Amino acid sequence: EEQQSLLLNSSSRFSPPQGVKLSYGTAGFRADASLLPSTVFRIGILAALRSLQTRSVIGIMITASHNKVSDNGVKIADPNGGMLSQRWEPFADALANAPSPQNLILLINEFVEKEGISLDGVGVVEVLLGRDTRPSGDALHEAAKQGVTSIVGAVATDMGILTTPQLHWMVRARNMGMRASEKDYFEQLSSSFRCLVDLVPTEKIKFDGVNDKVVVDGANGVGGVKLKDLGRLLNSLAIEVRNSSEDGGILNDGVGADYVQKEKVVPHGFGSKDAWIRCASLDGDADRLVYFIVPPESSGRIDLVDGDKILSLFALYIKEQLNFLNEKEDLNQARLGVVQTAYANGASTNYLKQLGLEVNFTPTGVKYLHEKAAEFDIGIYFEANGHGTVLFSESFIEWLEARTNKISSGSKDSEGEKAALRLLAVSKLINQAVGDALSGLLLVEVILQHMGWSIHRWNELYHDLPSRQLKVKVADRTAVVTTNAETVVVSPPGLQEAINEETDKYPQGRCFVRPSGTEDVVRVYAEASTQETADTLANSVAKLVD
Ligand code: NG1
Ligand code: ZN
Repeated sequence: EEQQSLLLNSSSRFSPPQGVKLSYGTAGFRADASLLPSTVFRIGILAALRSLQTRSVIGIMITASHNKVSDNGVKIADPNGGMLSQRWEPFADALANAPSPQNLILLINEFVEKEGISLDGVGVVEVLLGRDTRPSGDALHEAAKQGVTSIVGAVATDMGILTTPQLHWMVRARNMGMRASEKDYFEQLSSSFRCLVDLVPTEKIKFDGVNDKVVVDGANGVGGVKLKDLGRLLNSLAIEVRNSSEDGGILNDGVGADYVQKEKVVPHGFGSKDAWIRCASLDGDADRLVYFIVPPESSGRIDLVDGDKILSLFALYIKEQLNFLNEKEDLNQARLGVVQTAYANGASTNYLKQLGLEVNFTPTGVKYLHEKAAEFDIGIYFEANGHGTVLFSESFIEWLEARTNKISSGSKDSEGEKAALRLLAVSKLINQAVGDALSGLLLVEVILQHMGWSIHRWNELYHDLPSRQLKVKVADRTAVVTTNAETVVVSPPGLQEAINEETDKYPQGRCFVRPSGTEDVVRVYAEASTQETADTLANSVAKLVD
């Protein structure tokens, strides 16, 4: 009774926008911020129910990542810090689109019964709330809080302004019984980074031009601020942050990882003065990371070092450590797997296969890559756009812990032992919940030190095939249905045949189309042996879709 009237009261304060249908896509709900209060309120309710059902802490992140500053969005972090269970997504859709408070309450009651959630036996019901620097964040935070607290006994904890990966990390840490403040996050990243720096082979230390600073574009968002805080805890790495939210620039406007990766030009604040320097770019909520080089007299063009190349660098380093362990220790061949999407540059896939690695493909969307990577002892996944991380299986972590525990009582210098220490430190540095630009940047930096490599040497691992991405606005993007990790169109009929016919005209041509999971568009991707032909291929296939 109390519960029903509480819900009715609070939901009548948030009416849904007229004539808008929202859907929980690959990154939760995203829209113009003015459309979102009722959706975020309802997601607050859903998160509290999820917390009740799983008897765990749940997270809500309010962000629209790389999208424009007037947009916002909301997504849920599940108990392990990952994305909301896909089984609950249809319920999220139904809640968001319920036309009236009465309708909403009906849906909730139905769902609660179906899922066997008891609303009166209150256990742990806590939802951590995070938001990025968008001006609409405060009001949407309030809406989320009201949603959470419409479930009797549920607590909403304000974690403040955070990067998306920080919020996911905190949810995961809380559910593992660990301390989970921002200070704890910075502490874990900086201490595991120091540990890895201490394990850099002595002959590689202070190799010319390797230990110089990295200059980071913060997308005028939250990532820059947090990176400055983190940087203060590191003494073996100099980080210069530009385009931080307090610098006054507009979020994601001519800055940030999405802009840099798609346009392949320098972000605002960068130019010829940065020629040859190691530069990096974060996206608006700091879950994506790309590096880039400004060639001298480039007139704005950059050499992009994208997510695929970060993946390749990580794979190389981790494989080296595993080789030490497999040779010198009685480890039963730990399984290393890498996961990419169809957007991965074909040259990166060839490179990874040449390393002897198992390369897997999934549809676009972190939830799919993450799920696949979790099948391995060590699974590395990256999207070309710079979102990715490295996952370690529980049993492999246990093996590493047992192996490294033995070390303190004995000698400490065999290659196998160092490799075990390194891998354990990587598992603590790199965010196990979701891709994290901050931890990813630290891992890149320490691997470059380890290899004694400049960014140029790294960039030379392989040469990207020229590519082009386009988006086509269509009446109904759901009319395009794909299969085979989104590389083949099954509907509308005939479209795939037409794409094949076009693609066959170009040497090293590769092309696919798919509906976006975050925007109302169909995306076209093309690769070919020259930039000109990649552009032509993309344009002619875009016409087929139109
Ligand atoms: P969509 O809109 O489905 O292409 C984009 C990115 C994804 C992922 C999500 C979530 C591309 C081509 N797509 O998805 O990789 O990052 O946003 O942010 O970059
Ligand atoms: Zn993002």
